[in-house]
Amino acid sequence: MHGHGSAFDDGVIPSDLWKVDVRSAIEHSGFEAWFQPIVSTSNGRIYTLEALSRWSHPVHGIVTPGHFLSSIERMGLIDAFTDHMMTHAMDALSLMRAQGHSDICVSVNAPWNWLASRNNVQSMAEAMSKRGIPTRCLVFEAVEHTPPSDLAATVLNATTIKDLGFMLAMDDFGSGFNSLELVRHIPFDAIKIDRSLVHRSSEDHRAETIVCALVDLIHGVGSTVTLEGIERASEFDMAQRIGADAAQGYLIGRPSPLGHVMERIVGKPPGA
Ligand SMILES: [Ca+2]
Repeated sequence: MHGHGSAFDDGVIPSDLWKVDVRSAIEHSGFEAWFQPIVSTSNGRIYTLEALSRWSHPVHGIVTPGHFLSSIERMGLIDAFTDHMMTHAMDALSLMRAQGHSDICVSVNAPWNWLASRNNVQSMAEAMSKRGIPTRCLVFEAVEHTPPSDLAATVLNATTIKDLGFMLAMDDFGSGFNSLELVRHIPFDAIKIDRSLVHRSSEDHRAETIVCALVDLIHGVGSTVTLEGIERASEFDMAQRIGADAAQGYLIGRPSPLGHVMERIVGKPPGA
């Protein structure tokens, strides 16, 4: 949460002071999306960009979600905020497709309760269709803001999401509410192992053993594995060694505006 580009240190400004601004920012499109690359461990190629919110604040500059997401949740604005981020994701997909990069997907964090609404998912399918973007280009990263309030409904709607052609990933596996029970019942396309487990695991035998076992478990249920929080070359080497499919983290690339990421994508020869 506390990434590159934050305009101030944690704790300098109490989150309550954001409240009024947050509502106004949602209403007036004050939240931007920055994009962090996810690469294949087999060829290093970027195949997905995760859209991450950044608040371009008139006074404080670029603000990271750690400073405002809890206010958004407390104010009951998380659905509106998620819709906003979905629009940014579709804008990015449209732009990349216009530049000939139709092979790159965009992923967006989506709270379980947002995903559980059929309306949200159907509206997204219609919006994608209007723009001429196949639904398989968008990955919903199910996040844990709150655990799914109704597991049966969640499982049912996961089927709808997959039937509509969207990709479904579990975010931050190994932390919080994203649990084995969900892995048991929902056929995720990808499962992302939380950075708290991955960080420094290449030099910690117990941590590496856990990550390695999770990779086997996830492959066993037919999903691909992304390791989050890859910050050192030794961690990327480990990701390759234990058979993780994809990697994300500061070593791969920090979140940045789409233009910057595009420069990198365009600058690389095919297959690099
Ligand atoms: Ca995520």
